[in-house]
Amino acid sequence: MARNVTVAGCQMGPVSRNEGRQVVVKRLMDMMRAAHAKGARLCVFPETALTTFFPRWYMPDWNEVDTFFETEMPGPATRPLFDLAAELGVGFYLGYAEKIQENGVWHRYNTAILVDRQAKIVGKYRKVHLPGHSELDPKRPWQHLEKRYFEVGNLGFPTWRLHDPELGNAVMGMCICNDRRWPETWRVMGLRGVELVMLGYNTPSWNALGGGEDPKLRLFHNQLSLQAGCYQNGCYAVGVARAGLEDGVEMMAGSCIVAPSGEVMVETRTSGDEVIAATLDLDVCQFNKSTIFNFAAHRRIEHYGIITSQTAATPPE
Ligand code: ING
Repeated sequence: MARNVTVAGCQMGPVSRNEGRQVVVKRLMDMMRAAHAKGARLCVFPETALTTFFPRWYMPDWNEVDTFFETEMPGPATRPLFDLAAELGVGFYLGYAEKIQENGVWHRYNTAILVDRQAKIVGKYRKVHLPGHSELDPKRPWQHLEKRYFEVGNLGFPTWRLHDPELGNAVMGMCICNDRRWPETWRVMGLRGVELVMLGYNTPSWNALGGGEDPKLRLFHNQLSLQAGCYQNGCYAVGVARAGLEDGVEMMAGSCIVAPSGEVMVETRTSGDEVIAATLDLDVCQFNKSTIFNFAAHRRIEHYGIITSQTAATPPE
């Protein structure tokens, strides 16, 4: 019996700095309905989907920073999305800025949750690879202050098997944006048997300091990261952008669904709210996992120690 899951990438167009959560959540709900109409039973939304990508702004007032964070999930603004998910029987990945008290201390993370088709939160991931910088850089026309506003995620890269035939009883994993560029992200989930990686991203089309890659090359790097991750770990990936001109900064689109072969199954054509969907045959993952990338048969961990014992590169003299 084939294990199939129909999944949708729900790409968002811009969210302006003062766009209320209720307005944003309505956009997410509209896309969830459209995805359901396409047969999808799982929706992937972008990173920090509930607000603009606020790390582009330097805010000295932490009370203002905290207006972009959620202290409860679901909260009043997001409860309608969970209610719709339960009504339609659709699970979802949602990226958001999480503020939480642990052992009496407040922490802020760039977080994603996995919600099942009964609208129950069954998984959480906190972004490990935080790009950018932690202090205001006056040379930049816009900032990238993830290292200022978020702590490094403390949950590792887990995987979850959702025991739901409508979801193909899939082994799922999550990551967020910059994580996709690091092979370690994919391999840890690969070692945990991942079959479907869900990820949201907010990637500017241009480098704030000029130079760097042009938009076309950035789109190429986005798909390259997903294609390599999928091929080398025998999994599918759904990568979903927040795109378009957001408060004066052009954010790239390029949302796509990638197969274990590394082939792009479907991708968005616009930079706005757009739903793409595909039916994934999860048993296809087994070809990679049992032949080329049969980890048990072919990996030689006795030679890999440096990957976790050393951070920076040390080239020979
Ligand atoms: N954004 C970007 C990303 O990794 C970036 C940062 C852009 C890094 C381009 C390198 C090159 O897609 C987030 N939010 O991580």
